[in-house]
Amino acid sequence: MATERTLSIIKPDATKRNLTGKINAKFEDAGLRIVAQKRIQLTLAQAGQFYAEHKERPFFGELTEFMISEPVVVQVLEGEGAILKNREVMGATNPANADEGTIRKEFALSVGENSVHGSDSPEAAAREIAFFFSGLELVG
Ligand code: IDP
Repeated sequence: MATERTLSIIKPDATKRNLTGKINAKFEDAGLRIVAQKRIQLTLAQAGQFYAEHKERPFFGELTEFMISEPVVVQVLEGEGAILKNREVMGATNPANADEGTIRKEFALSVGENSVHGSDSPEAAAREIAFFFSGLELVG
């Protein structure tokens, strides 16, 4: 399997509860390397642009307001099959359906406040990494 990069976000419910280190340990234990990382405060416009594919969903307003409620940690994770591996480490969107040992099972509060975002395809990973990081911030 090829080495990939994927975009991860540690969401406001997790940054607020000071869980960044515990979540990063889950990534590293799974063999994912954090190759770029920064803590930022999103604007409502940026959150809306990032989640544009969900614009028509009933939870769009709730989601974007949540994403600006506290700073987030955006990061690039690298590893063999990193996109799928990260989705496995994250667990199901709704923590009630997430497997034991996953980030969402352990830390998520609800289907909305679910602690982490992870790209779901190579196309999304490329788009989402470029949304947050410049080439200069990505060390090869
Ligand atoms: P994913 O984050 O597991 O890829 P998506 O279906 O792409 O899940 O949804 C994006 C995000 O939107 C979720 O992670 C969650 O924060 C939020 N979300 C999804 N479904 C609901 C819902 O039914 N109510 C509130 N928020 C939701």
